[in-house]
Amino acid sequence: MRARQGHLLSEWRALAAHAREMKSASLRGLFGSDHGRAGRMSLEAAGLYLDYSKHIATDETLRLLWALAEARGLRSETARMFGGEKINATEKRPVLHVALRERRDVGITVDGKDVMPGVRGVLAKMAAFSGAVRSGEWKGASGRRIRNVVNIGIGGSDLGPAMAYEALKPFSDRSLTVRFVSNVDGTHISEAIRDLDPAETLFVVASKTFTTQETMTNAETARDWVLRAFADRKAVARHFVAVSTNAKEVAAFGIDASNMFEFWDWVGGRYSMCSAIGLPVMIAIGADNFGMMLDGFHAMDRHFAEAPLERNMPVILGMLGVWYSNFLGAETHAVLAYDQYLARFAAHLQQVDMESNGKQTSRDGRRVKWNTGPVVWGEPGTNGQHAFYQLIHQGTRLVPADFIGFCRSRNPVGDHHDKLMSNFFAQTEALAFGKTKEEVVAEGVRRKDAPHRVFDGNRPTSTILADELTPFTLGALVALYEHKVFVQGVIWNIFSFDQWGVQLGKTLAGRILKELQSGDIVLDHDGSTAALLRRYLERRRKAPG
Ligand code: G6Q
Repeated sequence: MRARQGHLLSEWRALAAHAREMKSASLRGLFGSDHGRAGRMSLEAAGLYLDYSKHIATDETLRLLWALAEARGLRSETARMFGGEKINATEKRPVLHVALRERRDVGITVDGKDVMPGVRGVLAKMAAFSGAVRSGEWKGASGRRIRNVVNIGIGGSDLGPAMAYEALKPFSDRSLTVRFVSNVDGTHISEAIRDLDPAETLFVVASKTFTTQETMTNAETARDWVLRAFADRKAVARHFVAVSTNAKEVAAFGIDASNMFEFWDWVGGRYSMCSAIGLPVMIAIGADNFGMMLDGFHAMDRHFAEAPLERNMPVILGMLGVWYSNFLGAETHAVLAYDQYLARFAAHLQQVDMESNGKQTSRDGRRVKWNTGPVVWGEPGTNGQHAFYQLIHQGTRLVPADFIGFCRSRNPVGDHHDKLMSNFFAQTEALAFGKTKEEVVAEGVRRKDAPHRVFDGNRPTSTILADELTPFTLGALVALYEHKVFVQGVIWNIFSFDQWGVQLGKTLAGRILKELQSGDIVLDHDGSTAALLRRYLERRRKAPG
């Protein structure tokens, strides 16, 4: 982390020195000597309660982290994002997902134009359309009502809405079947439509660019399927709507301009679930619930924009992540949600975080000399406990983890929820405080077997506890992580809102596809790739078995 003169920022150096002192700190010791710790290191915002006391951090650690955040200009960078400045510098665009959930009657100006009337207009159009689908007023080409909605999109045009649909299933109209197709593997679309009736199926083709290979291939296959049933191109207008920024390509596909839901280039794909990209979610849960999800996002946006750094949830999580990644050697970050409805939450966060902060070039174009975004991963609890938690408890790596849980279940059957939550609390306690050799021996284990059963503890966790998983809570939770990622991008001095690696992927395969289609390997491939291509071309023609 360098200041302008090329020297490490003094705040960075102070943290490095402090990290050396903290090597001997233990959570047992920190809690033992400070009974006010849990009360002090916790806060509530937008319906979420965060306990961050089980971190290898003292008041001094936090003071140094806030000083680094100040030195990196976090407050002014945040104001620049909310103000619509072009902080996505490599693409020369503002970053305004916060405008999509701005619930107050205020304007936000981009290039001299207020974007809010457009945002409200699209939300109103989405509400009218989803209402018509839900009520049966919107009919398919043969006059039957729509019973199935299939979203076709990938990356940011899939993961957010797919995650939110899963999360908010209890709020959805269960008479509608809602599916998400993303993979260009023909298996995905085939399995998604095999038991559906085209006369009752609506496809939402979601693509910011409307040129993404996977999405367009799946959309064309879906269109063929509908046209096989109707043999009339006019049917496309009743069975397809588009969510895009590219009106020209949408029209070329055959989708009526009035069935296109617009969004804007200042909405990044992975930050787009509050835009028209959320249409399948709104169809499933209705406009009112969708509005409550936006309220939750907005509540966390306001908290992030207004709370002081030391009482600011995204800042706290973001700066603790910096502490572990850059000063204590952590390489990964686990997100462990104790709620089956959040089964896709880690997958969505993975994109939000890793596509945003998986960067090696600093804002001034030089190679960074510090670690940037961690590997983000996770599965819902308690499943992970029977799989990978072993490594978190007793492995050689430091894996900071977020535990997300709820006081009330949407499915209060028997004592399931107390059992779920007893695991939730027990895990963070065990990770923090471990079990000493003496404790193991006192349980009757032979001294020579004891080392295998010792748990060092000192495994840091954040606990996020909310009352219930509702549209509002989900919005607040997603916004919390979006802003955490923003905080870290500012500290690491990288551009969080471009994704050149994704763009590379979009062009690479095209060259090889031509060879596979012609059966001729004409490009100058390395030996390994050429041999693999030859084998594929030769064997794909053979009948199985
Ligand atoms: C997200 C990325 C990427 C994008 C997909 C789909 O931030 O840009 O994941 O969302 O590649 O792109 P389209 O929406 O343009 O099809």
